[in-house]
Amino acid sequence: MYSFGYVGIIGKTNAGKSSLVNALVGQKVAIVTNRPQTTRDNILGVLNGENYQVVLVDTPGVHRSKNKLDKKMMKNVRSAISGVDLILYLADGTKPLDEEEEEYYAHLPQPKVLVKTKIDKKGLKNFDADFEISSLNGTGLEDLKNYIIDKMPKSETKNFPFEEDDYTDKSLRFIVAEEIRQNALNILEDEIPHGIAVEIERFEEKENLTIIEAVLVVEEERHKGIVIGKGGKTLKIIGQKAREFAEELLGNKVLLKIFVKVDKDWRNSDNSLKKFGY
Ligand SMILES: Nc1nc2c(ncn2[C@@H]2O[C@H](COP(=O)(O)OP(=O)(O)OP(=O)(O)O)[C@@H](O)[C@H]2O)c(=O)[nH]1
Ligand SMILES: [Mg+2]
Repeated sequence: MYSFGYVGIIGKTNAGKSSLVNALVGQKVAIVTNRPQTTRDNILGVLNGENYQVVLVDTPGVHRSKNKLDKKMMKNVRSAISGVDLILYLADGTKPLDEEEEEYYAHLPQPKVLVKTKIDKKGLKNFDADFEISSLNGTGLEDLKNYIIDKMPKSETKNFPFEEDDYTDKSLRFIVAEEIRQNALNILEDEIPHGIAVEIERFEEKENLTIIEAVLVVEEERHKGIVIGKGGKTLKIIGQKAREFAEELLGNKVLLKIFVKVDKDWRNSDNSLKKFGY
């Protein structure tokens, strides 16, 4: 018998959704930061085994919408809830499970399980969960993985939509753009991160060199200077880390150029959202 199905990974921002997807898949599918609302898109991580293929749907953190980008993000969450064979609701083990969250969980359709995350950390809160995990040190992941596979729809024939060595639905372009965004989020002050987007304008794979040109979009003129930094220092750090990542991913030398542009209120512009792939 073969198992195939979809699993929606839902939860508040920072609950550890993307970290879990990466840990289960064993590859960096989605970027991870300690900033809220890091994930914007639904990102598929594919778990491959001899008799199973499980598609994990990483989603943006559940939050109230303030602009068109937020609305799109919440639409992504709803689609991940409705079209899947199992829902994992992730709750940060270091935070109390409040009433609002319990109510949200109660309203999610079945089948679903509550997963307590980050149990390697100190100061864990006391609440009941079906699974307790740490994506950092791997605690509980094997049990969770076996449970997931067991719950997936079964069939007599092997009919998997992804190739065995595919681990995501996203393009190399997208993955590199996200890596740049992650490094920018990690290095920048609190006021800027939400307003950042990255667009890849050129992605040319030659025999010994891949040329990548990216645009890092900010919302305010004054943010531009901050992103670039004194003498270009900040942008250099962002670019260097992203280049090293891209070189490893592509197995090729990479020339990465990042330009910084201002696009005021892009989070409310349908055109810009489309351009940045949201
Ligand atoms: N110690 C520890 N930290 C974790 C663990 N899982 C995630 N984190 C940290 O928690 C923060 C948020 O992790 P993410 O995986 O980006 O969380 P997310 O739910 O995808 O967040 P959004 O995309 O913003 O909704 C990061 O700083 C992670 O390093 C864990 O098992 N242990
Ligand atoms: Mg995430």
